Amino acid sequence: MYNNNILIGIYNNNKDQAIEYLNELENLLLIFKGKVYKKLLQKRFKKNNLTFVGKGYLEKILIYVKKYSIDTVIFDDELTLSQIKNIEKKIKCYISDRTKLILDIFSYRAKTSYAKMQVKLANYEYLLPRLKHMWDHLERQKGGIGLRGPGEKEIETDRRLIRNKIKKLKDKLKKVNNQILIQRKKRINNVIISLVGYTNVGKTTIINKLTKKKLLTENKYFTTLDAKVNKIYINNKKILLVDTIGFLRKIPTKLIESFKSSIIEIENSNIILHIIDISSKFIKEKFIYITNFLLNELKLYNKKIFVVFNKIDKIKNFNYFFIENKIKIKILNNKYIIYNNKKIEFIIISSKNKNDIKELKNFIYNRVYNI
Ligand SMILES: Nc1nc2c(ncn2[C@@H]2O[C@H](COP(=O)(O)OP(=O)(O)OP(=O)(O)O)[C@@H](O)[C@H]2O)c(=O)[nH]1
Ligand SMILES: [Mg+2]
Repeated sequence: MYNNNILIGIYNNNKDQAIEYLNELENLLLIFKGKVYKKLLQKRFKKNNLTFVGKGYLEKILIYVKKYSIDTVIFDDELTLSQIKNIEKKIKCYISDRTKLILDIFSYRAKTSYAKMQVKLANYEYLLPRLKHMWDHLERQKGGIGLRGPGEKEIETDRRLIRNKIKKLKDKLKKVNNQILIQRKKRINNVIISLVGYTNVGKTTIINKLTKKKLLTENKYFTTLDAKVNKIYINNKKILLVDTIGFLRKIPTKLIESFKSSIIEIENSNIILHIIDISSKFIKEKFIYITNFLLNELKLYNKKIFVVFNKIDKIKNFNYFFIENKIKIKILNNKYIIYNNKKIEFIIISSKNKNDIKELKNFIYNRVYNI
């Protein structure tokens, strides 16, 4: 699966946005070295409850799948159980969606036993409500050779088994989490700064440059999965920098533990640096998504949040109007952006530029000590 894919999305009036979402899925598939044979977008007012896209459109997908040996069709939104069922009836290949793809990526990438446990748990939680359907699917595959699928009783036994597994995993994770909490308590007297942002904006690169470490950075999504704490000294004062997982729109952050562990670190920090890739497309939507996530979902109104515009080396002839136009926000005194009546101080850097990194260090030091 994920070798030869078709990506499916729908849009109402914002086609560019829908294309960008499919591009994101394509970027995610780089992790599996998966090819995208075709990206298909259907214009429709809302999702079809039964088949996500329209029935006729499904026929169109089917033709591609047959003709070009497609092994996976990925839908850009989370499919309901009945949608998966109906689509699978028609299209005989692996049917995935944004959530499932991300779960599969995490399963593939999880290296530490902690990460593996988290992924297992997320997979079981995803599986539980879909169990009956999984059985039906198996039965259909075996079809005609006289095997009968399980009855409600057997399915209930399976459900119980999975619920037990979920409980055991949660207990184990709780123990590990308690240890993490103890470590976190030890850090209570330190200044903690979290670098937060969309995936691939350069969070880890900035931390590497600030700390002279060599954490893995790549031009791929989800390079960093677990939050990591790094020490730096600025003017002999110790500051802890937390590298967090990159966020992505339209994913259930609650389902995946890796997000939760990053969220705990973010909530636990004194200052948040919201890193933005100034050269990326749809910078406005990404800025709004992360800002709303921090303020509305995590309710971190009382935290000091600063914005770091990164990758300025990629922009020719930069001036402040560029930011004002692209994000549609006002800039005040070349120092603050104004968003929802909130003044957010910003700094513009390229993590490839030594002087910019020095400037960022000073910026951090001065904001920590209110200079
Ligand atoms: N041109 C340019 N590229 C940069 C800059 N900073 C980072 N990059 C590149 O951007 C890509 C992503 O960098 P990472 O540091 O892995 O990004 P991240 O935000 O940690 O990404 P995830 O961990 O996947 O969320 C890498 O290829 C970096 O080399 C910059 O200032 N300028
Ligand atoms: Mg990273």
